[in-house]
Amino acid sequence: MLDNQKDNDISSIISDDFSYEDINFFDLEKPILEKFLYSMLLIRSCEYKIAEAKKEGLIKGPVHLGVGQEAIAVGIAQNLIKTDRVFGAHRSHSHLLSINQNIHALFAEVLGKVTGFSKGMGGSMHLSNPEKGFYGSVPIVTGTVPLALGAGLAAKLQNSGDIAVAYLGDGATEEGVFHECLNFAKISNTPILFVIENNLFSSHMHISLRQPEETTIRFAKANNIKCELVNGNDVNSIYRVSSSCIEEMRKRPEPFLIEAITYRWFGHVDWREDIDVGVSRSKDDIANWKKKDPIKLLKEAMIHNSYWSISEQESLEDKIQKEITSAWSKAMNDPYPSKDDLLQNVYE
Ligand SMILES: Cc1ncc(C[n+]2csc(CCOP(=O)(O)OP(=O)(O)O)c2C)c(N)n1
Ligand SMILES: [Mg+2]
Repeated sequence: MLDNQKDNDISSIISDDFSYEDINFFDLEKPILEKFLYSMLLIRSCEYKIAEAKKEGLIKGPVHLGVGQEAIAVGIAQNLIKTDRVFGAHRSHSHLLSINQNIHALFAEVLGKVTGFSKGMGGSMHLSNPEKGFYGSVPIVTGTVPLALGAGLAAKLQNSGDIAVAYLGDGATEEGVFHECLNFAKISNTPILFVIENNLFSSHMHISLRQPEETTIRFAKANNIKCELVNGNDVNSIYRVSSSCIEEMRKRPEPFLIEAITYRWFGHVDWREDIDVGVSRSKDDIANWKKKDPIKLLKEAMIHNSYWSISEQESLEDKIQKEITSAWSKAMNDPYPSKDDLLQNVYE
């Protein structure tokens, strides 16, 4: 756990000049690093494809893109098993793709096709794939956190060793139910991992205009929940921190909170970088954060540390582009649900 002085100092976690030289490999070997890079690149390429299609008017519903934030879900997912119970929110493409790389099902979902993750009924903000451990995402901010808590408590009562994961944003910590969940998680020793993706914004509003500190980890401390503040743009660090806490949680059920500092490149919703809802943000900020791109950092660090060559990377990028093109054209050709399907998933 970090000491109090550093707790609200974002620059001590990810400084302005953070570079590939600061990436720690711990004892990670080439296959796992390749896996990280593949997953992050796949998620990003997928979201760029969705951005392009949204711009062209091919996607009807809103899309909340997490470009720039890929390292968090990828680092955490490496420690999860199929029977864990993961919950997302409105910006959850990465949360689902990090545990199931079926990009065709995501494309089909945002296009409203029957082959989508939620049979084309949900769109980008209602993703569901319980067979792989992804129990759902919804646009109601913080709405899934109490559901994750219930799923974690069930795992404890079933003595299964499984854990629940609740992904939420910095803005979601401003909802009262989050605090009730922290309290109950602690008092009931529920194995739930709260993952706060602190991208510094809630819609258009910077955290400094909304909270007394730029980090939110103090909420875990107030509830005696073990916690760690990490650089959300460093997949190796996220993997390492989550691996040790998840191992502990499986042995002895208890909650844990990870706050990952990151930044999203696009505006709150849809594909534009330079605008947000209402208030614009500085283009310099975006440029500075792009220098700390989690994918670029890992690529550069791997090359400089001779984990692999530029040509190996290029062939990985080619492979991903081919996967994107083929999954997209398959999804475009898939059918829409029929009218008879409309009430199939409605609870009465
Ligand atoms: C209960 C509720 N209040 C407000 C909204 C509108 N809203 C949608 S996303 C969002 C911002 C959430 O910010 P954060 O949790 O930091 O997630 P981020 O968008 O940064 O990923 C808001 C206020 C909502 N969907 N639900
Ligand atoms: Mg946010």
